Amino acid sequence: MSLLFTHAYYLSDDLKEQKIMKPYPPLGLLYVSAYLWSKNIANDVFDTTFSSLEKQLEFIEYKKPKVICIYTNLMTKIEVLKLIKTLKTKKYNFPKIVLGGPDVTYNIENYLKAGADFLVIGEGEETTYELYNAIIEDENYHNINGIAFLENNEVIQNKPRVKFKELDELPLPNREAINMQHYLDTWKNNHGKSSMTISTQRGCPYTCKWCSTAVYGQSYRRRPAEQVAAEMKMLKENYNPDAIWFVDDVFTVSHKWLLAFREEVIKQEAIIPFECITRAERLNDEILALLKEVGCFRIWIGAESGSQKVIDLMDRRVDVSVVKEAIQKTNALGMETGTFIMLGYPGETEEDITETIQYLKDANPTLYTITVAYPIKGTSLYNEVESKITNQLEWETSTDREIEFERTYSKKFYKYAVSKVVNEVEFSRKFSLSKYKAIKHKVKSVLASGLMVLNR
Ligand code: B12
Ligand code: SF4
Repeated sequence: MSLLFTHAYYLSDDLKEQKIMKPYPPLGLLYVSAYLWSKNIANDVFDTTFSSLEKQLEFIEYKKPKVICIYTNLMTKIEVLKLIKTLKTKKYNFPKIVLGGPDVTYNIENYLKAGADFLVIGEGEETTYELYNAIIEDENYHNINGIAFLENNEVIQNKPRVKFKELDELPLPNREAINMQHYLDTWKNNHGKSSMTISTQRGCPYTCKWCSTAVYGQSYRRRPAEQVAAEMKMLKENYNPDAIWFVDDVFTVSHKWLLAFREEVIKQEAIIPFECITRAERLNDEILALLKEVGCFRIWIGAESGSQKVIDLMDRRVDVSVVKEAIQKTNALGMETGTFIMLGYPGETEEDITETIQYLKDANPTLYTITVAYPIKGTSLYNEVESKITNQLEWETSTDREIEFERTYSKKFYKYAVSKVVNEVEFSRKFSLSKYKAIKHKVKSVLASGLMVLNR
């Protein structure tokens, strides 16, 4: 076949993920592959997650596809760039390299000058189809919306692609092209239950300043509930996963849709226990009861900070007390809760971090993750801190996660701040169960506080 879809995420190189062991396949790539098959364009998918660069290159050398389409995000960028350089050689017959995914939109010139022939910006299905045809037929690229390329070393960016209005036109992701069982087994062996992903919506209408909306913009489109339930039924019959993660940005954004979803999953006998992400103000008693009824076992409710001041700086447009109450109510209903915390946002002070600790203690989510804020290219946060960037990094060998900018405190301060938050919260959680275990956390927290002072 002259068309190959691949990516550059290798689990064997990711020591952090090897401890977590919750891999999911690259759904976007599988959507684009399926769309091309629906237009009678045969294509291969080489999934690198459980494979290696060597095996990937062997496969490519053997198949010699004319066009290689590679999924790119900010973490896989460095590997993608190395891969491009290797592939643009005689050994692989100089294939045309097409990159797509969230990281290309705001790094156009860099990716093109690093060797990509074309970038697919935004939604990939129609654009990749038209581009592939043009490459194979050696036609003009200037009329293909949603792509960028170099011409006489100048960047040409065509008009943006109009987004799909109706998502029901899209074929289901081409999961058959990859070894789904490997993912399911990895989950089962490490966590006792397997999990798969489903996408029911595209885009998010909110405005959080640090969040990348590079693919779908500020849009909101939803697949018909009937079709989502049918996909769940199909997954049940073909893969029998123990759980589903809805990768949607805000699963409960439309209550009308959720009512239809409940009706359909019950009617089609398609219920699979699931987890989802949402915003607190899109939950109420009725919606929580509905989610529980249709199998939701865990809700991730974005918090980011326990300080209203910081939430407002982020333009998250939510009240901290509403978030706390939503987590408490979800806990009370017997569903697990998860929340995301971000430290080091511009403007955050030590007092705000103290408020976040108190907030986590009061809200008491089952799980929480802490990230030190970093600016993703193309976000409002990036634009705000661009002039305050303190480290000059080589774009090809670094990721946005490594960007340092002037913050209230030093880089080391935040390392200890993370430790303080975790240990304070764990102290409070363990105190009633085992004072001995709790004290260990208090000691670590006091130590972290001291180191925060020293590294202000
Ligand atoms: C699920 C998810 C994860 C999961 C699972 C990833 C997986 N394998 O599926 C986990 C938790 C592992 C994860 C981790 C991370 N993620 Co994540 N994740 C998502 C999320 C919520 C959904 C992805 C998805 O399936 N979308 C649905 C599909 C259909 O959309 P899509 O992938 O964009 O695909 C479309 C287009 O991009 C394009 N396309 C996609 N692939 C290709 C390939 C080619 C060749 C072409 C032409 C087109 C094309 O066409 C597709 C269909 O139209 C997105 C947010 C979002 N709403 O998309 C963030 C998102 C992709 N993640 C993001 C980030 C930052 C991360 C992390 C770096 C976080 C961190 N700090 O560690 C890590 C990176 C991990 C890694 N090493 O790759 C950012 C990416 C920003 C960027 N510029 O790269 C996003 C956009 C979140 C955000 N709003 O900021 N993530
Ligand atoms: S953080 Fe969540 S709610 Fe905010 S813009 Fe991103 S996806 Fe939307």
